[in-house]
Amino acid sequence: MGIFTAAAAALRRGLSRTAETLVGLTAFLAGRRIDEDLLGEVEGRLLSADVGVTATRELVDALRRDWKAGRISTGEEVVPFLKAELRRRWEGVDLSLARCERKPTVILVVGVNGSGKTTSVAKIAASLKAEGRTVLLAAADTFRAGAVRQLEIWSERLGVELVKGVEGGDPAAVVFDAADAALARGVDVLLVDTAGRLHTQDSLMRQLSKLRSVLAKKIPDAPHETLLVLDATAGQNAIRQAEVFTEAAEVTGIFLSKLDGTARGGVVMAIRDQMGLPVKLVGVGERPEDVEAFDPETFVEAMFAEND
Ligand SMILES: Nc1nc2c(ncn2[C@@H]2O[C@H](COP(=O)(O)OP(=O)(O)O)[C@@H](O)[C@H]2O)c(=O)[nH]1
Ligand SMILES: [Mg+2]
Repeated sequence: MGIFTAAAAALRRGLSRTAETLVGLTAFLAGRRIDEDLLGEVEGRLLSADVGVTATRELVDALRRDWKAGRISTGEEVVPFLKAELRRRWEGVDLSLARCERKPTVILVVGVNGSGKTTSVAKIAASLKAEGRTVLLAAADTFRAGAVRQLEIWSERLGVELVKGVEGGDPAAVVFDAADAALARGVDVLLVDTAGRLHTQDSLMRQLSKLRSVLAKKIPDAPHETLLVLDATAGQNAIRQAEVFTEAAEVTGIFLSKLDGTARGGVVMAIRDQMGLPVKLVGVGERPEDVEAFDPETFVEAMFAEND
């Protein structure tokens, strides 16, 4: 798959609270026959895990159909059925990050304030570096006080180079310089951190499209990946953010942050269904190593896993 390897343990840790909602389901289902009451309970649990109204309805309808057709009848069959249905939803979806075949590969990171952009940039940089790739960071959030310094601290800690401008300066100028530097130094990946809030939504979106066009002028087809960082704890609010950003920036994938802090991991499903956007990476903590490639198989297992 992508340029990261999935580690089941960390994802399970991240999803442990979602799993609590659905683990209870396994116990509830044991020894029961399927009936409308049981389907209602399944529906409630899926909804509280934030799987989303649409996906939940489809899953429960599929269950009911197979039950009425006599294909399933016992509670024990329900979880395997749900897992198979959930996995099926990712068939044919490309979850890989833009491969680093061209030099430099440009990854633009966008999202609202506090969603975890800067931390996620650090995580991606750390993973790439661990794979032996060279990375350059562009501190294009010149809007928020302290934002440049925050990324600079990461760059020092991770031993990754940074291009910055002045606080309050033009982020397009930072990106312009960073693209030049990335080309001159021949780095593998240029990672661009951006502002999450400007005076108006309009000016934020205008700025993002300006950054995109500066990048595209310097580097063919850049940005090669535009990751929208969504805070998993925001639940359905995350969906609304995704709608706003996909209108302005050509988002190619989601970095779902803070999955460690929520019982709402099911939102991965809702994003997939409602936005048609794949979650490519998940954040499961505040450290640079707390990142995982999103793997549907692991995710679905983790949703229902017993906690140890
Ligand atoms: N628990 C947890 N905290 C996170 C994660 N990602 C980011 N954070 C925290 O969320 C806060 C905002 O992150 P930051 O990267 O500054 O967000 P930005 O404003 O979008 O750049 C910080 O306190 C981060 O440490 C994550 O995956 N898990
Ligand atoms: Mg930031």
